[in-house]
Parts: sequence; structure tokens; C-alpha cells
Amino acid sequence: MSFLHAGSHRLSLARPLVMGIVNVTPDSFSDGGRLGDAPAAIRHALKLQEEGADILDVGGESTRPGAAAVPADEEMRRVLPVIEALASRGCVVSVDTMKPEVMRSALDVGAAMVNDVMALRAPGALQAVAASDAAVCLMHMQGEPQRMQQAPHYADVVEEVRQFLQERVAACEAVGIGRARMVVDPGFGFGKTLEHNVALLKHLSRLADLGLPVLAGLSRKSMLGTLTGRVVEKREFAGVAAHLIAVARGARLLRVHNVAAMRDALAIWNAVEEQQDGT
Ligand code: HH2
Repeated sequence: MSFLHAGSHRLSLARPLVMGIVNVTPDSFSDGGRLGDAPAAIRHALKLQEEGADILDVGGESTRPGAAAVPADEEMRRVLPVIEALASRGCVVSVDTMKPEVMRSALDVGAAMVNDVMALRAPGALQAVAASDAAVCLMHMQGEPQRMQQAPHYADVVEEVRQFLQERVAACEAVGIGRARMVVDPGFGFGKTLEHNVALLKHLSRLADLGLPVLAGLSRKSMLGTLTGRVVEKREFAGVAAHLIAVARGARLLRVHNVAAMRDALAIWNAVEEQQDGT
């Protein structure tokens, strides 16, 4: 049985893990503004924990297409009190950031994981994680958030994403980050058309072949809206379906807004997976 090492935590990967999304931003695409202050964000995070989140992913900068960049000091002002409060209660906290200075401060106040949509490509990011014993999620993105959806282009999206992730894993290993601390993520919606996203979901097992746990983040994303015709608030069923498809193709972590719904789906998944033959 394998584990993800995240600071002082060892998370079993025997069953899929649920990462609950905690946005402390005024402009996230689906829940922006609602959790804009620390007490509200902490309350929301604790509710997700109660509903069965294994990891709480705290972010202070929206990465939706066209979102405004947030200065590091403002991002820290948003996320650090939330991370500190949750970590001190024993929660496994991940910080969703691209900035090395935010990573370092978050790790200092108890974050056990860094979730970086830039896969530690910012100068100093690899070193910030290497200096800790935190886990890291390496995500693929083509371009950068401001312009990534303007003209995404690939010759072979699955192969290119796979190669990119393999290179980032090697870069992490080169600075001493062990594979037991790594998670990889195709980055659904980050510089990808609907066809690219569907291809990545269909062939997710080719990323799982890298031998590292794969995270899928499809919650409320526009891909689900395009396929169902639903507005952001009404994409829960589609999200659960998409995440279960990801699990069937090897995903081990699911980044979701609605933890309770995902937990229900996984209760069925786990029961079937763990059924002993002959009973
Ligand atoms: N998606 C978003 C943010 N962070 N991290 C990982 N590893 N994978 C993802 O797919 C991913 C991510 C989406 O962007 P954001 O605008 O922050 O919205 P929300 O956090 O509400 O999903």
C-alpha cells in the first residue's frame, strides 16, 4: 500500500482522497467573494473537513482565465491566518499558490502541501518546497492564467502533458524532493479546449502510468458547463460523474468544492472495489 508524505502526515492512497477547495478570494470563478474573510473561510473549511475532506486546499489568488494577479503580501494576508488556524486543529492543509514567498510562509505556519498550478516553475519555488518536508502537487498549464484560454494548441495533448509532468518530477528529484511527496495533475481547463480536456480525462491512465498519484480537478469547470448546458452552481452531478471517471482511470486525489457529494460517490466506489469475490 502506498502513502503520500505531507509534512508530519502520511496519507494512505489505498482509497481515493478528497481535497476540499477553500478559496479566500474575492474573484474565484465559482465561489469568489463568499469566503473573503478568514473566519468565514475557516468555518467553511471545517465544514468540509467534517464532511470528509482529507486535505483542505487554501487559495488566495484565483487562477480562472483572465483573473487579476494578486501581490504576494495581499495573498499572504488572505491565506496565512486560515492555514494557521486549520493546521493548528490538525487538518492537513495545502496552499494553492504559484509564489515561492507565499509557499515559504504557508509552510512556516503549518501547511503540509504545496499545490502549484505552475508546477514549481517560478524562480525559487523548487527550493521553497525542497527546504520543507511538504508534499507538492505539480500541475500542467499551457501559457499563464491571463491568456491561457486564448488559443490552446497541442499536437498530442496527452503525450505533451505527460512529458511536461515527467520533466517537472525530474526537476523536483534533482533538488531532493522525494517521489513519495509528489502528486501530478493534468490541469483540466488550464490552456485546454473542451476536446483537450475530454482527451485527458479519457486517457488519464497514461498519466497514472508515471507511477505517482494523480489529482483531478474538474469541479464546476467550464468543460462540465459546455457538456451539460448548466451554470456554475448546477454542475455538481456532472462533477461527481467526471471525478468518478477520473478515479476509474487511476486518479487518487480529487479536488472538489462539494465534499459531501464526492464522499457519497466514493462510498459506492470503495464498497465495489473492496468487495471480496465469492461472497
Ligand atoms: N484548478 C483551480 C485551481 N487550482 N489546482 C490543481 N492542482 N488542479 C486544478 O485543477 C486546479 C487547481 C481552478 O481555479 P480557481 O479559479 O482557483 O477556482 P477554484 O479554486 O474555485 O476551483
